[in-house]
Amino acid sequence: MVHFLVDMLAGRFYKFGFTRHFPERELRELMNVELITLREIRMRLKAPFETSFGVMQDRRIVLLEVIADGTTGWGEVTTGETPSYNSETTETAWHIISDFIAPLIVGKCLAHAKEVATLLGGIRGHQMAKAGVENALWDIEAQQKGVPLSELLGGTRRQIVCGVSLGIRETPQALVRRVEEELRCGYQRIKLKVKPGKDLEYVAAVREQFPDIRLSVDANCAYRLEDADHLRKFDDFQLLMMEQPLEWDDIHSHARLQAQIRTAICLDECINGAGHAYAAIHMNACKIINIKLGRVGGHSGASKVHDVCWEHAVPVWCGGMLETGIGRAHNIAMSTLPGFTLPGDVSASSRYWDEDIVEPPIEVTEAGTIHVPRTSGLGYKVKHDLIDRLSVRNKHWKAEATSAAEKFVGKGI
Ligand code: OSB
Ligand code: MG
Repeated sequence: MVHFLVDMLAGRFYKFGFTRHFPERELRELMNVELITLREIRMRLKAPFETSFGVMQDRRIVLLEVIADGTTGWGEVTTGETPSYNSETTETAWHIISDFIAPLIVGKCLAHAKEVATLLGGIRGHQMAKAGVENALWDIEAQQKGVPLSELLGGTRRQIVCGVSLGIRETPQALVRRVEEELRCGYQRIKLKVKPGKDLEYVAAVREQFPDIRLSVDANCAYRLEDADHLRKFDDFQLLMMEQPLEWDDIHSHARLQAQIRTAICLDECINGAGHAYAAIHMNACKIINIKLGRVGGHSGASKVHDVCWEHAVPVWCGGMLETGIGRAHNIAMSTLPGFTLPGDVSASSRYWDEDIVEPPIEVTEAGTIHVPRTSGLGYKVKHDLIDRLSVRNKHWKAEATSAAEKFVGKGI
């Protein structure tokens, strides 16, 4: 009886006579989206994180829990609390998912998680909101196929290489001490956040102390093209890259700057999809691209950006948005694709959180790597009870009890 009910709820009506119209194999492989739960949780970072656009500490994070055919998948929305990194916020994501995305996805039968991107094609922008939903479906698809998410994405690495991103500090000395601690943990690349007035002196102090480490800077759009003479001074420090020095939507100015400095420019904020990557590469606006799942709309968008970069021999790495373990687990899976040849900003849970919402927490080896999980789906267990305790609001969308076969026909997938 219980199984019967589970099957009913899971929409597996094909077992009761629909198989003559719809090949069983095809139907079984569809993801029948039964329930979407949207939650906002509050989590406090262990320490404030300062970038050129402001300080982050009290995080408001939106999580997606999607159930299809009895399988649960998780996604994280990587927005900031304010529209300072990009135009999205926790609140805009809540609005767009509640009023547009969830109603469109619930009750649909999907053959592949990437179809979410097609279904959401009529919604302009809001990449991070879209990514939260799409990525939960990727987790489900991987579990249903019994493979690790990394494998479903086409990833090949068994370990990924890790770097850290260090927020702006009070003094160069304080920064140097912090770098030393991170190097002791094994991290393979150090990225320093910089802004006008807190830049060359800080980089010089770190470089003097550690002449051989892989070092980069991230300006989060804090400079203008007129600062080119100033930015050229970074060429003295043998940096791996300078990330997003100029405005968030200005690829062309980066091309003009790249022609005037030796340090490789890496674009972050400017790249919201494969078209931007293609334009930036062809304009010589950068030599490296940072891929963030949220910024490019989820795993399908990330794969496309990756592929454009791969075809043009442009190295990529995985950026971070101070994620919980759910977002980190997605980042780890994505980082196994072949083009991710540089250390990413995917680091240990314990650098940010007293207690992460997945177990085991994400851990980094002494060699500065993360072992990619070999179990199906995300490969980490989500702590449901903890999430419930951290939640400040939630919303549910439940599929109407129509048969899978009807949806299969009706939606023309
Ligand atoms: O530009 O990479 C960025 C955090 C918030 C907003 C933007 C950025 C960052 C980081 C953090 O650098 C990286 C991490 O999650 O460890
Ligand atoms: Mg950045």
